[in-house]
Amino acid sequence: MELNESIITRAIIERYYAKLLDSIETDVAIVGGGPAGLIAGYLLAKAGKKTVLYERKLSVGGGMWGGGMMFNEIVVQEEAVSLLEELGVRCNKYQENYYTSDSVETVAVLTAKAVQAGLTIFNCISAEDVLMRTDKVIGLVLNWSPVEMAGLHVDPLTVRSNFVIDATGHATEVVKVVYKKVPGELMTPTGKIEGEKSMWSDKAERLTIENTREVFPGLYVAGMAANATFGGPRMGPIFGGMLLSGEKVAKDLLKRL
Ligand code: 48F
Repeated sequence: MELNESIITRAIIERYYAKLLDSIETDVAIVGGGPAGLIAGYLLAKAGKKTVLYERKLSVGGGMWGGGMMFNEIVVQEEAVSLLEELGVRCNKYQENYYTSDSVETVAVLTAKAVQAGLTIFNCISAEDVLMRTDKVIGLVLNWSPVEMAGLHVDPLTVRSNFVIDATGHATEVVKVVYKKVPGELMTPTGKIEGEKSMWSDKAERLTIENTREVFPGLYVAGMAANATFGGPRMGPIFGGMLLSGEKVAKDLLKRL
């Protein structure tokens, strides 16, 4: 049968818009498709919660692709290995408590499993703001990343969600926009964004998990954004804390949804 370009176009548009329409009201909206956001999305979707993840770039995976300084292997400590193995990512023991996995395999498997569990991922969409009702974050204000990159004057669209997760990594973008609206009112020790500290892998990995929590009603932080918000150090190319942080935020939200 001869292929018809009009049908190809129609199929893409109709299928995409069905996903978009289905994402206007959700249980959880995740900003950022790095390790923390992907694991959170996988576990929430697997538990049957309507979860959507928005990623600015064309590809999800965040900082995983480049391993350390573009050496595309990531290091994971013992406590997070079972999470990766449950998904089917192969982890190789390097020495006691240190495992490695191929970063390309890790991103690919994690993403595939998350989507197949029911997570909807929109790439090339950026969260530029939040939807707020005085004392609570209730959704996201979104725009196409190319619009953002070109600096075009195009108004955004808005989606509502019971909870939002800032999994934007070092940038902590969602917390920053909230902070601008309600300076001093974050649930941090000073009410402000505490800021990321210099590298200290061991301390950072432990704190990432502790710092994974609600930072303003309706808004959680996970992954590197958790340490940047609550003043923890950065950790470098070890990813167990990111994965366990994604797991923690999913578990916390499942208790509340
Ligand atoms: O940076 P990223 O991988 O965040 P993470 O899950 O993991 C951090 C580690 O990669 C590494 C580290 C641990 O060793 O320190 O840095 O905390 O992924 C964050 C993703 O969020 C996207 C960004 O493109 C990246 O893929 N992102 C950032 N801001 C926005 C966004 C935004 N406003 N809207 C949509 N996506």
